[in-house]
This record gives sequence, C-alpha cells and structure tokens, in this order.
Amino acid sequence: MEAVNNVSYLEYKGKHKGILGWLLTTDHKRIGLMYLWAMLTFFLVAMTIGFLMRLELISPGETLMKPQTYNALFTLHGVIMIFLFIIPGIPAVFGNFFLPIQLGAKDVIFPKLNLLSWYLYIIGAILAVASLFIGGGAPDTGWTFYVPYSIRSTSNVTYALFAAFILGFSSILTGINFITTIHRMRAPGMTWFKMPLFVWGLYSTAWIQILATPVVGITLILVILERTLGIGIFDPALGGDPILYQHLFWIYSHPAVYIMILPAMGIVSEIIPTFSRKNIFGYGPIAMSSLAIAFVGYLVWGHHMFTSGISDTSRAIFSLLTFLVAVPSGVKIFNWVATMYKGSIEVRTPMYMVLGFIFVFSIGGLTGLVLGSLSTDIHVTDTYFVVAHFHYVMFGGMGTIFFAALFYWLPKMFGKMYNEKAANIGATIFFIGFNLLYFPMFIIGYLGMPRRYYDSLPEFQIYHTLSTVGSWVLITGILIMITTIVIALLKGRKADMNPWGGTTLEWTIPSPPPVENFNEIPTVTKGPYEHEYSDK
Ligand code: HEM
Ligand SMILES: [Cu+2]
Repeated sequence: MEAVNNVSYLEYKGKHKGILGWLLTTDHKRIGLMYLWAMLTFFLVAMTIGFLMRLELISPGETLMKPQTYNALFTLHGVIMIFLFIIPGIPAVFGNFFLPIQLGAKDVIFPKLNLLSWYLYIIGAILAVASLFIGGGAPDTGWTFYVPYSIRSTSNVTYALFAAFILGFSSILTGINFITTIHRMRAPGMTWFKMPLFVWGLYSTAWIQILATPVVGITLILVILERTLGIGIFDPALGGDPILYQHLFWIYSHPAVYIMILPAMGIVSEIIPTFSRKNIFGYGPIAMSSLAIAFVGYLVWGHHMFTSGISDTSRAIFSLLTFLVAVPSGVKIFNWVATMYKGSIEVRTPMYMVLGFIFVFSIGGLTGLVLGSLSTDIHVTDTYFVVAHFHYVMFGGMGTIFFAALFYWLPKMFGKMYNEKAANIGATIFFIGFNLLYFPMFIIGYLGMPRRYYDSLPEFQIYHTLSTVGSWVLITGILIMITTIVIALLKGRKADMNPWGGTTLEWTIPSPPPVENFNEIPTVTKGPYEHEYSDK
C-alpha cells in the first residue's frame, strides 16, 4: 500500500507546542477532538435556548419573553442544532477520529484539507452566532429560511444564510476527504466487505454530503441575492416562485436527515456485535441498506410539501416513495435484533443507550408514517406532532447515539475509564426526561397546537407543563452524563487497549492511540466482527 506510506502525516509535529500544536495540527485525531469541544459547546448553547423556550411555554400568556424573542430563539435553536451539531456531528468527531484507524491507515488522505474543514466550521459558527448581535436583530425565519418571508424580514437573515453556506463547504470538504480516504487508504487485505459498518455509514453519508450540499448552497446564495439585489427568483411580488425554493431546499434537507442518521446507524452496528459477543448478522444487507437509504433519500423531498399546492400525482408519488425508506431501515433493525438473538449480551452504558435508541427511534420512524401518508399529514402538518416527530428521530436517533459513541470510544480516545454507574443513571434520567418532554407533543399536535408559537390555549396547558418539566429532567440527565465524562477525563482509571472486547482495528492499538496510530500498517485477514469465542 504505497498510498499509506506516502502521506505527509503530521507536518507540524515537533514544530509547534501548546495551543498552536492544536490550532495548526493536521492529525485526524486532534481535529476530531477540536470538533468535539466545539460541538459540545454549541449543543449546550442550543439546549439552553430550548430550555428557555420551554420555560416560556409553561403557562399561557407572556411568561418570560416577547413573541419576537421566541421567534429568534426557535430559529437559532434550529440553526445551531441542525447545522452545527446534528448534521456535522458524528462524521466530524467520530469519523475523523476513527475512520483512518478502522481502515488501518495513519491519517485521512488529505490532512490539510481536513484542518481547513474545521476552520470553515468555526467561521460559519461564529457568523451564525454573530447574526444575533449585529444591527438588524436576530434572524426570525426558522431554520428552513422559507421565502418570501426570509426575503422580506429585516432581521439578520443574510448573515445566517451565509453562515449556513460556509458550513456547507466544510461538510463538502469532509465528504471528499472521507470518500477518497476509503477508496485509497485501506490497509492490505481490507477489502470493501471487510470494512467496519461504521465506515459504510460514513461512506454513504459522504456521497450525500458532496452531491446534495451544493444544491442548498446555491439556493441560499440565491436568497441572499434576492435580498440584496431584488432579482426575483423566489419572491412572487417580483415574478418569482416561492414553491421553487421549497423544492430546492428539501432536495438537500431531506437527504440531510440521512447525513444525520446513517453514521449513527453505523455506530449502532459497531456497538451491538461488540456487546453481544457475536459476529454481526447480515453484514452485507446492513452495508447495502446504507447505500440504499442514501439513494432513496434523494427521491422523497416532496413529503415536506404536501400542503404547498403541488399536484395530486406528485403527492401520491412522493408519499409512496417515502414509505419505501422504511424497507432499508427495517432491514437494519431486523439485523440488529438478529445479532442480539442468542448473543451473550452485556448491557454496558453504550449498549444500554443503543437499546433506548431502538425504542425511541422506532417511535420516531413510525410516526413518520403518519406524516408520510397524505390524509393524516394534512391534519397534523405544521403542528407539534411534527416537532415531536423530528425530535424523536434526530435527538432520539443521532443525539442519543452521539452520547453512546462518546461512552463507547471514550476509553480509546482519552485512555480513561468512566464511572459506569453514574453514566447509566445519567442515561436513564435522559431517557425518562426525553419521553416526558416530547411525547405530550404528539398529543397536543394531534389536538391542533401549531408549532412556532410562543403562546398556547389553556386547553393545551397540562401537556405543555408536562413537557417543560420533562425538559428539566432531560437536561439533568445530560448534565450528569457530561459531568461523568469530565470526571473521567480528569481522574478516570487508565483504560487498557480493549476494555469491551471489540474486534475492529481501533481495539488493537494502545489507548489513546499513538501519533501515527500504527507502528506497522496491519494486514487484515478476517471480517470486522469475528469474535475469538463467537459461535459463528
Ligand atoms: C439534538 C437535539 C435537538 C435537535 C436536533 C433539535 C432540533 C430542533 C429543530 C430543527 C426545531 C425547529 C425549529 C424551527 O421550527 O425552525 C426545534 C424546535 C424546538 N426545540 Fe429542539 N432540538 C433538539 C433539542 C432540544 C431540547 C434539548 C429542547 C428543550 C430543552 C428542545 C426544545 C425545542 C422547542 C421548545 C422547540 C420549538 C417548538 C416550536 O415552537 O415550534 N429541543 N428543535
Ligand atoms: Cu424528509
């Protein structure tokens, strides 16, 4: 494998110490960690905003803030959670850290491009946060930036749009880097079907990142041009077509939900065989279903537009195609359960959270069917039913797995063990709080409570109050998990090479991994999940 040896790895090694050693690093592990700190920060900021919105909704009437402030808060909450945490999260943190190691490589193929992605991410993030404080006031359009309001709003929409545009570039560069790394940097013997399933998840995701992101990038630039030059592409007052915006936006943003979930599903496919002490059941179908989801994901964007006036034929087609996504998703759930079947399951924190994930994500997925079928969607569209659905899918899905992955790989990334009891208590409180916070939203949504309102009618009160109390419980759970991690980093017991009995390559090198990961590039001879004592 010549490609492996020719990579100029860690050029700054030895040249810079201290903070510069981080800011100028090209080491994939350090870049992954820099993403981790940035993302946890933004997640906590957006969570605090969620907390404030829930506080406003605890009782009818104005409780804490003006309607305009609420509009700004849900916009910022959405923009940060979506563009700064959920979309880039797993590839940027765990992908960067583990993709090269799982492939048996010393780094990604373009280490400098990798660092550039991080800087673009930070610049986009700063711009998004700055839009709060500059002249015109915080953006108030919602994270979807729907026209024509996003053209007319006098708030700082242009900054937020430009921020999302830059973040898109960061995402595209990461995608290019990962695809090329997977094609060129696999260790000898690592054939396509010996790659860990997390790598397959990242691979499918990377294709969506590079093919779908440019569409939304150009669309957002067109809205900026429309705001500044009045060119009339989307604004009906200027002869433009607002529905065109929705098409272009969702052609990216539906596949983007698979950018969120495919890497998370990849991690689930790592955790389950590790803690079931079994080879994964249905390796091929799981790997291929990732590609299938990535592909079908491009064909379903119209399900966000059932009530926008598109034709009945297109609505019927989009509805049918939407149901198709259930097939590859079902393939995964089936194979995960079949892997656990007759396994000697050990319920450590990551596995515990995966079980919670399967429960919560299934509720998210099944309620997606309610939204995907025409007749029921018309009743619940733009209500709290939708808010409940996407929090179950995104937060219950990728969000839960982000934390499960932190616990799974913490020993490897930092060489420290965490207190398992504390982590499990945190995860349990998180899980209870999660359902208390979001489940009542299905009910009030069904009863007719619209989303994006700072106030509500008294008949919805009891559900809103329950939900707000749920947010306190959930936040307590998250803070316990984060504290557990911080304590582990400060004074955790030293982790050995392979605390969980994992079978992929990261478990064959020291914790934390040395500078170039492997002294000698390994030669791969067996499948990724073959346990020594496995019955398969
Ligand atoms: C990974 C975690 C999360 C993600 C990805 C997420 C995502 C989103 C998105 C995309 C929106 C829609 C914004 C819009 O309508 O423009 C939203 C709304 C909202 N979220 Fe979250 N969120 C997360 C966590 C939380 C947490 C922890 C809380 C509460 C503590 C929360 C409370 C809310 C509330 C109250 C709304 C506004 C509902 C409305 O008025 O329509 N979210 N969230
Ligand atoms: Cu969609």
